[in-house]
Amino acid sequence: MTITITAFERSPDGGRGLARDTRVRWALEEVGQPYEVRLVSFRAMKEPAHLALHPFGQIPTYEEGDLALFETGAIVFHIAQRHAGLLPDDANARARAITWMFAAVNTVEPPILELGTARLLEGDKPWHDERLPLVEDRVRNRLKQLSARLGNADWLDGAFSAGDLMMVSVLLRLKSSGILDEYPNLAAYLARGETRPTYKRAFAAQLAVNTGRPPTG
Ligand code: GTB
Repeated sequence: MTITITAFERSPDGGRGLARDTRVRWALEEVGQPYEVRLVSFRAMKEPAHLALHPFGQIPTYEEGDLALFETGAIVFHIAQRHAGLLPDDANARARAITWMFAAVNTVEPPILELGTARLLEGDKPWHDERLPLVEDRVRNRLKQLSARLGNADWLDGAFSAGDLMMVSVLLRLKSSGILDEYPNLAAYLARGETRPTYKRAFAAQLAVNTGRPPTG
């Protein structure tokens, strides 16, 4: 059955891979499933046809036969459940990998998003300079805890899993901030994720959309 996802017709990041279709593309690459992409404009995202797929008028969505999903956590979980390669067979290890998926989107991503909002949208507010260090500290606190748990391991719990895919995807948002470099094991963890051929293919595919040039390599 054909898998179709939606992505920005033109991502505001110009193809840096920060829009959330990249994590879904990556999951599909990891499990070797081909997929099609329907590009949507910001206007189309708020129209009834797209709202029927995504109640909040966002990307990405996932369609497969008569199944339609939204929320990247749920989409990646669905892909990982349906296809081998992203979740361990052992029941306890599988439950732990799923826990890391939730930790990525519920515990680590929120302060990172808050930092993005503070930097990009609140620069002109009179309280910006006072608030920014507080928001940065919340991010540092989570990174410190994550760094302590990762230690010298390559991945969060044994072999690479959907938990790592989600966590690396969340950390990618910090790449240009420099904060991650304060935690060398997390910077190396991110780099390990980015060097996976599956990630590279996902990144190249979204970049091609945003540059209008076909993916190379
Ligand atoms: N919780 C949802 C999920 O995980 O699926 C969040 C989905 C979401 O935030 N989608 C964003 C969107 O559709 C795109 S990814 N926004 C349009 C809207 O809400 O109207 C977030 C995003 C957007 C742009 C950049 N960027 O340019 O750097 C990075 C990330």
